[in-house]
Order: sequence, then structure tokens, then C-alpha cells
Amino acid sequence: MITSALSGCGGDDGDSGSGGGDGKLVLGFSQVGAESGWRTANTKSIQESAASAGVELKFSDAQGKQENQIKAIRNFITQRVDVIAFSPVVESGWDTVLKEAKDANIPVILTDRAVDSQDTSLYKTFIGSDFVLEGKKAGEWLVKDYTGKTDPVNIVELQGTPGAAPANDRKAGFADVIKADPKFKVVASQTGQFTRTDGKQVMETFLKAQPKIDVLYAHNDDMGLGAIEAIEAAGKKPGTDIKIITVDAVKDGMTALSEGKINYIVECSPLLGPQLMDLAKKVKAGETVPQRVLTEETTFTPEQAKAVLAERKY
Ligand code: GYE
Repeated sequence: MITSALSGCGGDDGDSGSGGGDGKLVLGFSQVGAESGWRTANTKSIQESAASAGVELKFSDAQGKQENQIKAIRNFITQRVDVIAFSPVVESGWDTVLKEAKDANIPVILTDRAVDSQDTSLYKTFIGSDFVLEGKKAGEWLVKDYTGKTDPVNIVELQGTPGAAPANDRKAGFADVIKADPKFKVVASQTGQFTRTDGKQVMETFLKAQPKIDVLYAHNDDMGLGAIEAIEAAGKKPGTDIKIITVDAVKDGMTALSEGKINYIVECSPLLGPQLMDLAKKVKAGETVPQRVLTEETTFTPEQAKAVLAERKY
């Protein structure tokens, strides 16, 4: 646990952190929070893979606040960890603290979410999903499902955390695909903060304000699951009266999908831990790593969800 402020302890390479003293790589990780099932699975993956890779993990939960993440990163710099990794809650506003890490010679790895910094030398690599592609997959399912129909399709959208890469990109990818056909109309779009509680509450207001809702597109399963409660409370049948598309494919989402309450889920894998440990070791060893590491993902229909539900780990 004790890290020396200066390099010079046995065998240290002298410029990228002092290590744990016992040769273990010390990784400082700043997590977004615990807003969703996805996040819980992501935290577990990182903690478990650190343990099995022999990495000393300094884990910090930002409770959804950028200022807490910035503080955590500054603490990691002061402690001279070997590598800093974080999942940026929002895209903007990271340049200053990333420069501080760079000046201190501590490599940074972005996991899960992107930053909008122009200077890509501020981080070594970015591991995570292509959120625009996820939004497109959601839109493509919808277009296919309504093939041959001409009536207007009224869509409500539950967005993720404002300013977060997955919220921006999932919205953009979806919009890009459905704009080709004017029958698709997003009649309301609001944030549900990636949480079940907000998803439910915002869906309640949508149901009161909108005379006709055909489709709900939720940027994650949790908001979709909250919305299902609101839809059922309003006496409607989720998946039938209102079609539902979500992103993530966590176990609760997959259960609702297999029951027909959700119609389609675009997968986003939270299991980034093993690759993160691997990249952290390479970065620490001074090896070159790819600037972008993409996660492999699929999509699920209700039938496909039924087939894999039993062995779904998260
Ligand atoms: O989809 C959502 C979570 O950044 C990909 O954050 C992640 C998103 C995920 O809260 O459920």
C-alpha cells in the first residue's frame, strides 16, 4: 500500500510511478458510480480481474460527479500510482487534469467512455464500445420492424446522463438511422440519468403528456425497466402496446426481454476488466498499445434472450 514519493527504490524504472514496493503494478481507477446494473457488473469485473492479474487496485467511486473524479485522479498522481484508469462521467472538461497526469509521467487509460480532448497524447488508449454503432443497431431494428407500414410512429426517448458519451452517441446513432423515413418521430426525449428511478418517473410524465406513444427507446436497460413499471401502472402492456428497445443486456434486461416486455436489446459489454489489466501492464512496461480497443458486442431478440438467460452472469 505504501508508495514512495520519489523513484529510486529497488529496480524502479524511475519515471512511471514507484509501484507497490512488492513489484505489483498499482492501478488507480476512478469509477463513475453505481447508477445501473451495467455499472455494478463493470466494477465487479475490474475488481476481480485486478485480483487475478496480481494488480493492486486503488478503487474510487465518484458517485456520478466529475469533480469527484478529478479529485480522485489528482490523488492518484500524488500517490504516484503506476497507471491511472477512469470511466469519464461526461465527455468534456478533462484537459487540465489529464495534462497533470502526463506531466507527472503517469499513463492514463480511458475505459468505457470517451473524452472530447483534442490532444490524444493525453491518454494511452481507450477501451470500450462504439456507442454510435449501438444507437444505429437500435434504429435499424425499428426500421425493419416497421417495414411496409406508413402510419406515423411516435417514439419517446430516455437519454442517459447529460453530456456522457453513451448518451450523446446512442442518441446520434439512432437519429441518424431513423431520419431516412419521416414516419418516425421522436415526440419526446429527456434524460433518465441511466437509473431505474428516473426512467420510471420520466416515463410517467411522457405517458401523461403524449396522447400516443408507439415506441420507447431507452439508452440503457435500467431506464427501460423503470419505464416498464410506469407503463404497467398506466394500464398498458409493455412490449405490446408500446414497443421497447434498450441497450446493455444485463440480466434483468434480458429477463424482461425473454418475457416479451422488451422487444430488442443492443448489447454493451461491461466486462472490461481482463483487457484493462492487460493494457495497464503493457503501458507500464512501455509497450505500444492500440489507441482504441473496441469491445465485441451483439444484439438480442426475445428468443435469443431465452436461449442465453440461464448462463448470463450479470
Ligand atoms: O450503458 C449504462 C451505464 O457507460 C456504457 O453507463 C456505460 C453506460 C451503460 O450506466 O447502463
